[in-house]
Amino acid sequence: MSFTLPDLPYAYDALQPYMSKETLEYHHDKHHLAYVNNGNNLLKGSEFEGKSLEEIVKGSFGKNAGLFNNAGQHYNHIHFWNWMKPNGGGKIPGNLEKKIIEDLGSVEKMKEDFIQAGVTQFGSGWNWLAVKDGKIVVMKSPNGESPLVSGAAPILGCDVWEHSYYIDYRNRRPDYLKAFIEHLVNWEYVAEMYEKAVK
Ligand code: MN3
Repeated sequence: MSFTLPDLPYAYDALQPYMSKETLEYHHDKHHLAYVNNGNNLLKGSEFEGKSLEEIVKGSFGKNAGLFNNAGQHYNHIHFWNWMKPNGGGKIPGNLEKKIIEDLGSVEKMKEDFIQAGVTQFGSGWNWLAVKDGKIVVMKSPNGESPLVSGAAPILGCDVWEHSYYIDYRNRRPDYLKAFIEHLVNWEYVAEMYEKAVK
């Protein structure tokens, strides 16, 4: 199977004012496309041809850095577009909310810890909510890595590479993370991934 760039699940201007059309045009049409094209070139003739994307991400980690970086970013971005929606944030579906409170203390604490993980990820990377050993945990990772490579299942991730916020927020990464969690997150999609992770 080769990688293909999925369409955004909403219009380019649908996330304004929290994420601009210009950011999505660059981020989706140029950055994500580059991961797809580079990933396909590196996949060709490798031992990973014909594997699923998750298998490629897990299998190439620590073994084939070029392929891993592009496949990892492809995986992360496919979900990133779906982790956002117009008029996002707001109510968290009941099952997931209950589990967040159980494992992380409260919804407010989860948001604080999630933002803090993104703020303290030095350089490029991602911050996460993931399911590990049956519990929801907050994580962060560098570059194209994700909880997939540390034995956890990602259920929410935020891209803290500068290309995802510099046009709209300049150097204010904390403001971007706050806007993401309060106004952009598609909690229904997070809940879907949570239910799959605990099945
Ligand atoms: Mn990105």
